[in-house]
Amino acid sequence: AKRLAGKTILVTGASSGIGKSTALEFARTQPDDLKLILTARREDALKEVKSEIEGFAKGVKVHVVKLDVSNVEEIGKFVGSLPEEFREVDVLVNNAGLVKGVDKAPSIAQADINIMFQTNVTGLIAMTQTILPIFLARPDGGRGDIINIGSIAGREPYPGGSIYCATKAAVRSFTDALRKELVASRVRVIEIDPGQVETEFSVVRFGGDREKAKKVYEGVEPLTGDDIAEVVVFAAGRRENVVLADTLVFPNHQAAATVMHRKS
Ligand code: NDP
Ligand code: 8X3
Repeated sequence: AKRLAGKTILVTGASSGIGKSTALEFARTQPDDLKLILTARREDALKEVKSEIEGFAKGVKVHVVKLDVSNVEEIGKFVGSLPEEFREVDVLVNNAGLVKGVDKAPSIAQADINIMFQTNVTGLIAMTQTILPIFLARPDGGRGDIINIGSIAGREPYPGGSIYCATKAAVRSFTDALRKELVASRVRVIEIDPGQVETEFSVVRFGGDREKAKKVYEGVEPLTGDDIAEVVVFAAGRRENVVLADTLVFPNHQAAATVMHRKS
């Protein structure tokens, strides 16, 4: 746990779900000496996460930034706008992401296709490219962690999820190639692929319809954001020579994207 002391950790999509849990878990693990940069579109929600952390982790400094990862101009200004003491980012958790709908081709709305790719893929790539120069300026060819949140959906495409699955497959390809590109550095490129996690994910998928979202988790016991947060923090806390390159995490009832045991 001490390995994370003094680190600066940037989490995208920290206003909800896995990202929020990840921010809290880092603070719990290292309450005396940590800097957290929390980003998302909903600034009010980020401020609530900040106060929650400051309530129990007195030594953690939290900086909140309203940042839409699908907006490349905003990403371009992001690093320059960070206060000096938060600029030496050590860990980037690329978590921001979303799914829209369950439509099948040829009925998938172009707007939904665009927002999924711009958030999950080009947003994640742009965040990575904006932070990597900070890592690469360090000795031994560079140092720092990139932790990408993929999904079982990126390994196993399912009907009604073609675009979302394609975005997560793209994350997987990008992540794999990046690890190879950076093999001569000390930068660690890590992918964590959750199965079913109950967060706002399905609420977003169904355009805010909480009843529909609830049905997804009926008769099953999904993972929680905290379960994935523990894996993220574990990965970041390993000895520097240890890279948790690729991790698939299921709840016990799940064995593939569409193989799930439901209690009736
Ligand atoms: P949530 O909807 O609870 O959280 C998603 C987070 O992403 C929010 O904080 C949201 O913040 C942020 N976000 C969405 N769009 C943008 C954007 N354009 N710019 C910045 N932030 C954005 O869902 P999860 O916690 O479940 O999702 C987190 C990640 O986990 C995603 O990448 C998702 O694909 C992945 N995942 C989820 C699984 C699940 O079953 N829940 C399983 C496998 C992977 P805001 O709205 O404030 O911008
Ligand atoms: C979320 C998991 O299988 O519901 O990434 O798309 S799934």
